[in-house]
Amino acid sequence: MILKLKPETWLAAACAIVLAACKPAAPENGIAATLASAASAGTPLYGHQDDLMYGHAWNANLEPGADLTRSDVKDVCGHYPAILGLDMGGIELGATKNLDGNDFALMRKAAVAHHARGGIVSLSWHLRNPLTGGDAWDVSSKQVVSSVLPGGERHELFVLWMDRLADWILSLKAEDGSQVPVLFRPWHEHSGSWFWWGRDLCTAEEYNALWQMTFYHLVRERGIEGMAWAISPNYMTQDFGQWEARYPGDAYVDVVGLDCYASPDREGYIRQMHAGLASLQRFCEVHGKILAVTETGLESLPDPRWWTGTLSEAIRDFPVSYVLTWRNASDRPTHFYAPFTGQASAEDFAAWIRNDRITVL
Ligand code: BMA
Repeated sequence: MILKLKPETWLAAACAIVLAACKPAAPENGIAATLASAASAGTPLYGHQDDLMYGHAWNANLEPGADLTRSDVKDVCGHYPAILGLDMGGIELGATKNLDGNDFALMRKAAVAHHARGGIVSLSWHLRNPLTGGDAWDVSSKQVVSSVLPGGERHELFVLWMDRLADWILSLKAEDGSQVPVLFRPWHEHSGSWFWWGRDLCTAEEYNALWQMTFYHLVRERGIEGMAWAISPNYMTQDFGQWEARYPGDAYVDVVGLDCYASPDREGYIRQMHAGLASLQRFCEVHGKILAVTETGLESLPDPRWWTGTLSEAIRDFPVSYVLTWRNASDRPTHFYAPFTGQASAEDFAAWIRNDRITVL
């Protein structure tokens, strides 16, 4: 039987099929739903990079049989962060440790334990430069992104790299055998030009194609379930809005977050956060996305009141779903972004968590 439908009906049906095929994991996605409700309730989740892996003066990677219960954040406020940030840099090479010395097998244990506690695992990826062999910061060539796209000279290599990443994510199994969902935050800080996928290193079309290819490979080809996807432009004093051309499309993104670090110039930081978050908030409203502060922090926290006195003011007026501060390196005494026992801002951090209804575990 041939159905007699008006052309516009066919068109609508065809569009519905295409849209259904491209639908992001978002609506039924547990991570996106958790983040969206935290944003609307005004109870942002706190995240800390590498929290369970090491801290200011300890390193689980160096302790045989480490039970992964230690956390600088827990030491100062009694709770684990709600988001555990981990970085996959190095997985693409098949390495056993990531670029910061974390053992991938131990990271797997940390991710599974954090999920079991009710937390969210967020993955960034400071991967190597597939064309030059350098690191993520090797910006000596503008051909890297095009080289990994279909037809490019490094495409096959890059498929292998994505497969190695997929293998690790797929190995995250909860006790009941179910897949541990992850928030994936690739190709970050792309409004700057310090990574090989940055603004001056590729065209907007290439960037968007890179993101879409990554999405299709991990979600469609490899079938990773429960992923939420976050895009993180870094704040630029000028032309910040230009990052919007480098947005792969609503079908591929759940969270739109700001990467913006503090300096001792308190007012300057608050101004940048307000400008960046206001701009991203508008974008999120138009596109139906979830706002976040995907990376921030004041290195070595010299201001004892930074949390209640600065960060609080920087994010308070925005529907931020989470705020993540960067890592507490165990081997670099001044490279830390969360307090630890005895650190000058430790009490203020605990007060911020309490007073601002910040979600921790
Ligand atoms: C940077 C620094 C580096 C680290 C990288 C990836 O900001 O912390 O030391 O290698 O993040 O984690």
